[in-house]
Amino acid sequence: MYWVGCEREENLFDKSRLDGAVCLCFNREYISKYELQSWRGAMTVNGAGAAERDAEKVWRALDGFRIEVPSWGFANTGTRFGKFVQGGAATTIEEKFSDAGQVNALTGASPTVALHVLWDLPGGVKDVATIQGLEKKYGVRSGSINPNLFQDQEYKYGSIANPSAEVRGLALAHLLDSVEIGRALGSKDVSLWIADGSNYPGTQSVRRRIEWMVEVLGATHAALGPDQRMLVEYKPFEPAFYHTDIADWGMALELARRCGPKAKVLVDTGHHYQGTNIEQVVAWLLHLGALGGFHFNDRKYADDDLTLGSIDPYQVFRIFHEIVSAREDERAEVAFMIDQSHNLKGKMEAMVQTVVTAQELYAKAALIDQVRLAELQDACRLVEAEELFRGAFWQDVRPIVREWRAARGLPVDPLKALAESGYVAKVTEERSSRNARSVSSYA
Ligand code: RM4
Ligand code: MN
Ligand code: MN
Repeated sequence: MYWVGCEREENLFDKSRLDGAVCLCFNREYISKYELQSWRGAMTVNGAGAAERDAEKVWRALDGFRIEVPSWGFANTGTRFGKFVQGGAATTIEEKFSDAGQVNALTGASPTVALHVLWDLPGGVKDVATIQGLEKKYGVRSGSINPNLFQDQEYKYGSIANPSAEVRGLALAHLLDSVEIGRALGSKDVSLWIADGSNYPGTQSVRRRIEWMVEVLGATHAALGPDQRMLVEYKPFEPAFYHTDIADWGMALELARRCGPKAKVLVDTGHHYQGTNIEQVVAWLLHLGALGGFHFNDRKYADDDLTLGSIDPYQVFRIFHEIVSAREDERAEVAFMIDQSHNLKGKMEAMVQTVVTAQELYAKAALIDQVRLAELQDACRLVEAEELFRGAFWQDVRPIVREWRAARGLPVDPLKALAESGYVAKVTEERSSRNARSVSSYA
């Protein structure tokens, strides 16, 4: 196959004049003159057609790719030793919506913002009208609703697994409020991170706590509306350091199953032991129809909240491969969310960088020729299978992604566009005096 060189645009779409070259992967609406121009250079030798097949795959993948940003990723947060206050950090829910709206305007891929109930709707359901006003004003909608069951003094010994029926009742009330908020906002997911656990062997009954959790989570599930889901997140350590009540995907899955069909498992990439094969967990959850979504972040040691792909981009690629190769209906059930708060990097820059990285890694995964890969796997042609797989990872998709952005009316380089917009400088000016008053030490 070779590219015969088309001087006139209409020739590109006339197969008979192309002398056997395969180059007609796109329909006319899908490509603009601009892209044709730049692909031409890449398609003049043997292998012609591959470039536009790749471009088509990437465009399709990016058109369908959305990743939610967390409201808490725009605010000042820190480590357990303290926080470094950023002048431009969001100090109000309105500022969080403004920042999220900016990220979406630059990337076109993050139209929803995850909310943490006590941080963002301290008045509960009463705050829904305010949030709806902000959605309209800033052009981003509310995404997953995250209850806060980890910060109040009552929860010192746990929330839904607390030995006290009274405290479990408080936790349930907060969960039911969260369901109500989600319903009122028309958001699909109530996303539960249960921080419960214990610090010393013998101090709590793991088994009784399971029963308590089943009871509270079951009651929460029963309150979900027809379009709502409940996501169960797991984490093997922190803040509890001996046992965590929902420590891994097996426990999360069992709890979700005991609750009912609207409960699914949420995989936070930072919530595993070192060496866990996360993509295998993902494959299993997809297979079982139980994967509800992701919290993306990267890590080197623990739940580090580092920028997606900054430590191990190949792992993100491997996870995305499982998603891309899943059935359409399975993929539709998977919500992508970012769960990162940046202590040192600029919050806006880090968030834009994360969305862009996610798009690029997703695009790479979309390049894999699934049919060919299956053939090679079945024939146990190991090196060829591996080369096909990692070949997609090594391919530089950035030129195609840039073309996709241009065609969608988005800035070709979102990070550069952010810098040029002056947005960070402007909000820093507006917010720095409020941020200066923010507490940076726990003592
Ligand atoms: C936790 C966990 C949760 C998030 C909180 C703020 O580490 O990942 O998803 O709600 O942080
Ligand atoms: Mn998380
Ligand atoms: Mn986390």
